[in-house]
Amino acid sequence: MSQQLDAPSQTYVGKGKLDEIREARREAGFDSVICDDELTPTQQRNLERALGEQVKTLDRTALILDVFARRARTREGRLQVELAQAEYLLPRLAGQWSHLERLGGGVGTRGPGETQIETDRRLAGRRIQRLKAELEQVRRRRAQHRARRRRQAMPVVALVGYTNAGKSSLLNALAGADVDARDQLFSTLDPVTRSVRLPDGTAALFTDTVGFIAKLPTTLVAAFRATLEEAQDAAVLVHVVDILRPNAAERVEVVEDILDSLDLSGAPRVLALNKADLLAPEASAALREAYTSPGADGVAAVLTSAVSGAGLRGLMDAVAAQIGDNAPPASRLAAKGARAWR
Ligand SMILES: Nc1nc2c(ncn2[C@@H]2O[C@H](COP(=O)(O)OP(=O)(O)OP(=O)(O)O)[C@@H](O)[C@H]2O)c(=O)[nH]1
Ligand SMILES: [Mg+2]
Repeated sequence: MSQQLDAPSQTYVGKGKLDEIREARREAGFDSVICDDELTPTQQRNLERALGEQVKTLDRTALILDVFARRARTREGRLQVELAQAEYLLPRLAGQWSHLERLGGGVGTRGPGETQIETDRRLAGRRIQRLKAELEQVRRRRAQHRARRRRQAMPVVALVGYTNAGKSSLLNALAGADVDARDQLFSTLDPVTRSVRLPDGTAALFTDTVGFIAKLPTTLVAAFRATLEEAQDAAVLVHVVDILRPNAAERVEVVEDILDSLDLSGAPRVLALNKADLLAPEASAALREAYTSPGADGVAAVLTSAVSGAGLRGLMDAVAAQIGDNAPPASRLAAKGARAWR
């Protein structure tokens, strides 16, 4: 269901729409409602009240956090998701307790209930501090890695883009990496870095990143900052676009905005218009025209396919051209150990 409102109401949707949702429940008998925005704690509480206890009310952020929690594999990934979840829950703790009070489950009087809320808040606050401290350690270790890399003078190329665009698939195709690439959102939470030799003989480090999504929860952006710092050092950002999406251009904007908010918008950009193998020939020509015309900020755009390998050589050439003379000479030496790009 959708509704156009100037400003969301205290129940997120308007009164009439709320009745419609209740009506729909009588007909279809659903047991969850997911709102495509982040709800304020008050909105969530009011909506839960209005729809009754049998209906589980989730917002976009809770859903995304759920998916992230399921995907996190490494310690760092799990820490980051845990932190984001804890920060999301903190202002919502009061709501949870009032929920229990309504159930009448032993929390009879107001006094003890409130004390419990305060205790919970304090514990949650402490947990957040602990998670932040642990992440800080991880971050420091990463910084050391990066410093070592800088001494090796290998330029970093970061693959960024909307989730499911094909970043990991491209890394696999380019570097012979063995990264999990699947048709699902947020496959990659724990980025991998591989060295690749560019067509001009220099070596570069290609790094995969977490996929972006529209209306990305701010708690998640904050939590994943450490991971995305890899991209901060990038000499070039390869912005991977799933060109089959009708709203591809919109998603490009979303990604650029997030890069901006992460202070990552400075590095030169190469657009990889990916999944071109499934594109009709006329569509390819039109796209190449649209993305490489002089109006397009002079950003290099290459049609690629991680599946067929088409356009990968062009992508490497474009990356090499961007690194160009800025590539430190030592990277030629380091190229010896790097996997040659065929
Ligand atoms: N046909 C086609 N499918 C592709 C191509 N590149 C990737 N895919 C498919 O698209 C899906 C997503 O690919 P991933 O490489 O996991 O995408 P990602 O950008 O790493 O996604 P996240 O890690 O979830 O952000 C997978 O099912 C891939 O097989 C391509 O060039 N052509
Ligand atoms: Mg991935």
